[in-house]
Amino acid sequence: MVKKKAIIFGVTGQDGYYLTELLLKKNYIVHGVKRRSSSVPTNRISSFLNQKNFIIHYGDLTDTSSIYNLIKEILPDEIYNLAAQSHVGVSFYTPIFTANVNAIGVLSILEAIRTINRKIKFYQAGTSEMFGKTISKFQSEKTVFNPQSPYGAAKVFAHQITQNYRDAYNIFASNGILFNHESPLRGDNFVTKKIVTSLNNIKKGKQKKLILGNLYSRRDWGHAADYVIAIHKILQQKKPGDFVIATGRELTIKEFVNKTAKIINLKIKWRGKGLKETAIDENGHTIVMVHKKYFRPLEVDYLKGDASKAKKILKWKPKISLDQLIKEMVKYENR
Ligand code: NAP
Ligand code: G4F
Repeated sequence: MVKKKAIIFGVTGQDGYYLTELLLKKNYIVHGVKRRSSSVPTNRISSFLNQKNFIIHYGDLTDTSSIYNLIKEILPDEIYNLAAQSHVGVSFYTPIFTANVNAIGVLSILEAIRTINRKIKFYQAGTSEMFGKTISKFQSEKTVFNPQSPYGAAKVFAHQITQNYRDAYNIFASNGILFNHESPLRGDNFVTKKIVTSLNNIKKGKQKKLILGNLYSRRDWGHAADYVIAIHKILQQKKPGDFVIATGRELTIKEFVNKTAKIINLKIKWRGKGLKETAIDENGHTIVMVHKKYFRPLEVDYLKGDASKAKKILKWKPKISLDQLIKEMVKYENR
């Protein structure tokens, strides 16, 4: 049987690792795209580098010619675009770069598909950040977008241009609208990874304090390994479409701290309010503090997804609980 060929833009990231693992198990030939870096960008995916069905290429979403040339050379069956400047906070410091990668980069891929071969299937990594400030108790595919960051605004463009190319050129182009998903391979400066790493270090006496920003935003957290299963299913449907992928549960950052502390057996008590809010350990040492430098100019207060369309059409639901996820992240820290 002829093997399917997939291109993954953003292969060196968290989801890139889990999606590559899944597609290789499904017997795909995976072409991963990495960008040039002064340090080693392939740390997460080093175990795939010597596999015969995994081929790595240089490319960059801000370089339209590199995208066009790769697609023309590889002629894949499927393209998964996971590449992005994915940090919401950082997008306020690098808004133009963020828009070039997260919005125009997506258009460059779609244009290449339009001109090279309209039968190539395309997945765009959309996000719950597109909902932004919302009054909906659950956000679904029908909820209005109201992004609150350069990151969210660029992703809305990407989402809508993907729909436009689907409708105008009959391209199988689909959007995932994924809520927060984490794993041991999560980037160090996202809040879950920061909390798990820091509390684990504090427990072992290697670090004194965990310093956070807003403790009261609420997020719907799942596991990346579960979410890439949905991503793959989205491209295996008869028709293209848009799908919310979420757990339907939400917690504040403070509740995530409490859960993690409990799992690593660290007893904490909260005191104070606002920027003076702290958590102390059983010896009375302050181990969690709040600092204004981690607050964003705009915040998304509340995200909770309704993934019933995915459940019905993709037959997908998350399998890994939040407790299991945190335990796995802690175990990875102590490997
Ligand atoms: P991640 O770990 O930050 O990975 C992002 C990937 O994009 C990395 O491989 C990165 O390469 C690559 N990249 C960045 N700029 C690029 C450029 N100019 N050209 C080519 N590649 C570039 O993010 P993730 O958590 O795996 O998320 C994957 C995708 O899903 C992203 O688009 C993100 O916005 C979206 N998303 C994530 C979540 C979540 O909770 N994780 C939720 C919704 C949507 P380097 O390794 O060189 O930096
Ligand atoms: O972990 P975060 O940086 O993730 P955020 O902003 O929700 O974005 C992630 O999920 C999106 C899906 O909804 C993705 F599209 C996006 O690519 C990314 O993967 O922050 C979560 C919350 C925010 O409210 C933030 O203000 O945690 C709050 N927070 C509090 N202290 C902090 C910190 N965030 C970070 N990164 N670092 C802190 O010290």
